[in-house]
Amino acid sequence: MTLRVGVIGTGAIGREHVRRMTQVLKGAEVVAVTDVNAAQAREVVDAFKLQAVIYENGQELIRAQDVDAVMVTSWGATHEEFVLASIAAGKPVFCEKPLAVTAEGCKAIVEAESAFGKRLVQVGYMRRYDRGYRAVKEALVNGTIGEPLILNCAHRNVSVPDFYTRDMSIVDTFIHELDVHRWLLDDDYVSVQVVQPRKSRLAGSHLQDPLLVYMETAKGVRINGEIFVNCKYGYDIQCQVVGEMGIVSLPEPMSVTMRSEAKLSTGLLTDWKERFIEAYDIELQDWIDSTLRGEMNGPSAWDGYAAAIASDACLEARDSGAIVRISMPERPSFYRHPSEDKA
Ligand code: NAD
Ligand code: NAI
Ligand code: ISE
Repeated sequence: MTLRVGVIGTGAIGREHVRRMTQVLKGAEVVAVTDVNAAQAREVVDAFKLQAVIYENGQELIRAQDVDAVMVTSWGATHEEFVLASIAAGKPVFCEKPLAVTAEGCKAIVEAESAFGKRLVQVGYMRRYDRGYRAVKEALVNGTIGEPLILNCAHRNVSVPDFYTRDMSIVDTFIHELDVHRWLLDDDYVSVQVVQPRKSRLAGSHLQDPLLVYMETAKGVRINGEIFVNCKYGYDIQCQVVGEMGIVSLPEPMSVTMRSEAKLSTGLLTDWKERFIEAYDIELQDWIDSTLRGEMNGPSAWDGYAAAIASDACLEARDSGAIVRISMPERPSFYRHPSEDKA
C-alpha cells in the first residue's frame, strides 16, 4: 500500500521532506504540492520528477480526493489553519513544529482532534527519534546517573535570515528544547525566567541574541538554556544532564580527527538539515508506516500544545524580566499511549 501525500510549503524543509519521501523512504508518494510561491512548488516538482498536481492553495490540496495524508511545512504562523482543515477533512496530518505559534492555537487543534475522536496529528519534533537523544533518555530511564538534578543545554545556529523575527528564537528555535526536555525528563515545566546577556554585535538590530532561559520542572530539575542564533562558528546543539551519581551528555555528531598543519582538529556541522538527517528519516518512515496501519504514534497535538504553553511563558518572561509560572493542564486520556493504560 502507498500513502499518497500532499505537501503544503516547498521551502527548505518541505523540499527536504519531499526528497526523503521520494528518494529515501518507502511507502509514500507525493501526489500534490502547493506553495504561496508557485514557482518554488514547480521547481520542487521538476527537481524530483514528481507526478504531482500543483494546487492554488493549501485548502484545495487538503480537499483533493487522492490526497490520503497531509504534510504541513509552510511557515509556523500558517500551521494552525492547515491542521484544522486536515482534521475537518478527517485526514492524517504531519505538521512541522511549531504546531501553532500560540498555546491558544494549539488548544483549538487539541479540541478539534478530540471532538473528531481519533488521533490524526503528528508534530515534527524529530529529536525524539535522534539516536543521541534516545541514548541520553535510556541512561536516564535506566537510572545509571540516579535522579536528574540539572540540565544544561544550548541551541546555536551559524546565522538566521533577515525575516527571522525576535519571537522566533523561542517560538521556532528553542521550541525544540521545550519539547525534547519534557520528553527526556518525563516532567513538566513550572516556571521560566529569560535573561538577556550582552548582545552580539553580529546579530540583526531587531534581535536580542543570545538569550539565557532558566526553567524549573515539577520534580525540581533546573534547566539552564542558551539560545544563540548568530553564533557564527557552527550549528551546535548541546544537552547535558547532571544526576545524583553521574553526568550524561548528548554525543557530538561523528567527525574525523585531523592532524594537519601543526593542528589537531575535528569539524563542526553548520546546517540543521545535516545534524538531524537520520532522525528526520526515522521520524517520517515511522509516520508513513503508522499512518498506513491507521495509527498515530509520534509526538502528538498534546505535545505540541505543551511546548506552546511553555513558549508563551518564555515570551512573557523575556518581555517582563519576571519569573513566570507555567501551569500545564492535566493530559486527557485521549492523549495517553495505549501502553500507559496497561501499566
Ligand atoms: P521556508 O521559508 O524555507 O519554507 C516555507 C515555505 O512555505 C515557503 O516556500 C513558503 O513560500 C511556503 N508557504 C508559506 N506560507 C504558505 C501557505 N500559506 N501555503 C503554502 N505555502 C506556504 O521555511 P522552512 O525552513 O522550510 O520551515 C518551514 C517549517 O518547518 C517551519 O515551521 C519550521 O519551524 C519547520 N522546520 C522544522 C525543522 C526541524 O528541525 N524540525 C527544520 C526547519 C524547519
Ligand atoms: P521556508 O521559508 O524555507 O519554507 C516555507 C515555505 O512555505 C515557503 O516556501 C513558503 O512560500 C511556504 N508557505 C508559507 N506559507 C504558506 C502557505 N500559507 N501556503 C503555502 N505555502 C506557504 O521555511 P522552512 O525553514 O522550510 O520552515 C518551514 C517550517 O518548518 C517552519 O515551521 C519551521 O519551524 C519548520 N522547520 C522545522 C525544522 C525541523 O528541524 N523540524 C527545520 C526547519 C524548519
Ligand atoms: C529551524 O526552523 C529548525 O527547526 C532548526 O532545527 C532550528 O535549529 C532552527 O533554529 C530553526 O529556525
